[in-house]
Amino acid sequence: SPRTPLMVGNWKLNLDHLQAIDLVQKLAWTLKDAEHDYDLTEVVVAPTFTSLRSVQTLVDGDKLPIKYASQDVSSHASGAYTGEVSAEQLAKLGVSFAIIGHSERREYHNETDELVNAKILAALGQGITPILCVGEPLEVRQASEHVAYTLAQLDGALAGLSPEQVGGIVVAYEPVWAIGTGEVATPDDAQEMAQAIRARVAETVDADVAAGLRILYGGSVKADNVKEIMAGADVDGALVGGASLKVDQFAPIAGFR
Ligand code: G2H
Repeated sequence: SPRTPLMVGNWKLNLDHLQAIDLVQKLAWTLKDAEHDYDLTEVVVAPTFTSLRSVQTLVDGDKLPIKYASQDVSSHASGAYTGEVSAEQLAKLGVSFAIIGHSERREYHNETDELVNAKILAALGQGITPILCVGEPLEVRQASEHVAYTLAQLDGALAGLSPEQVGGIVVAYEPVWAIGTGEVATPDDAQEMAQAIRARVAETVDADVAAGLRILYGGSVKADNVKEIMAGADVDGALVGGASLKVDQFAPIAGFR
């Protein structure tokens, strides 16, 4: 595949900045011992906003090849938006990726496709790669509407983007019923949706952009199931929650070839 695999640890609301430094350090050491080639598999961690500055200092100081992401970004550039963090502020901290539209934000913070679209544009405008999350809840899956539902989210998120802009994003398919539940989509489920996402981008955006688009799977990925998930021809990596908090889980996932 022409696409470099990408493993992203989404720490969610866990770890303070000291624990964040500790985990990044341990991860870097473990991957170094394993002679991990970061050019072959890109490794990204997504701490809370309060840890990003500490992670930056560590990564820069020790010249670590690990990249870091924010878990969200404001759609606004600046102004009277209490509690928000802008893409420009994140870019200045060396943040290279931003998770956008995670199902937890859609559910608990009422994020719409329109807002997700605006956040993608804000991130791209500052050279930050959006990791756009899409995926269906259980009742949609049970009604066999999961492909249409997920592709509608994709269309909404990508509305108005140029092919070049779409070429600058990563898509993560996260079926909501598989998040933090221990319930993993089958490798066929993951592949089916990754393929559908790629086909949709080929159809609505551009064939070359679609061929280069990195599509991740997320939802209860662990060291012992990453291999079967990654077997899907259109699955280019994983967005890992719970298992990314433990080095003995995330290092093998990051190091998976
Ligand atoms: C899905 C995933 C990471 P977990 O949300 O984004 O979390 O691996 O804990 O299911």
